[in-house]
Amino acid sequence: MDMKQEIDQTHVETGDYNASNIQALEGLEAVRKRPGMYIGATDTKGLHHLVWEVIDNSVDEYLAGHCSLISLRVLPDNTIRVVDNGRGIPTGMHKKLKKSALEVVMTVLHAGGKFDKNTYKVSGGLHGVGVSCVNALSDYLRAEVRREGKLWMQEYSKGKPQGDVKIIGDSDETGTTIIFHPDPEILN
Ligand code: 0RA
Repeated sequence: MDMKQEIDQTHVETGDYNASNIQALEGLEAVRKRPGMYIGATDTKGLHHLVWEVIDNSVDEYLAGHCSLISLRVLPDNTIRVVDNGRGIPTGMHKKLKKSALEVVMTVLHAGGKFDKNTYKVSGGLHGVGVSCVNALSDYLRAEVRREGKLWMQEYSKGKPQGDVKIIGDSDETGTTIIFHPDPEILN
């Protein structure tokens, strides 16, 4: 199946699409087609790259002075959970893309990097390919954001949202939790 057909198939499945949506899907499909180009390897080293990619975002939040705690836990079956108590990935509407900023960060290639440069990056540290690559290469990913008194979440499979960003509770705290399971079709 060539790329054009694949995109059309996606349209049939989701029924809602526009130019920005197509761009996002193309981006993440590219990551799944050539994972080595984005994370260097698909073995244990590649898995470690994914873990660092997620932690890097929390470290950036720490370097910006907004985070005092980062935890990494390896759960059964190499499911990875990274928790920080930073400000939380913004969840408000992204004006141009007309969807939650959280969804944009998670599903648009390099969107995270743009946020870094414009709003919160202080370090001159290593810069990765972004959490959207981790999302693309995970058969399951769950993002939770504690922010503005609420707990928000969205789940994905292979980079595709499984529903809208939802409020699932209240929270007095702020922070971001990313739980992901590397896709065994790609990572081995
Ligand atoms: C952009 C803006 C703001 C927070 C973040 C990014 C952010 C991203 C990640 C990824 C993992 N943990 C994170 N923590 C924060 C906040 C902008 C604001 O509140 O004014």
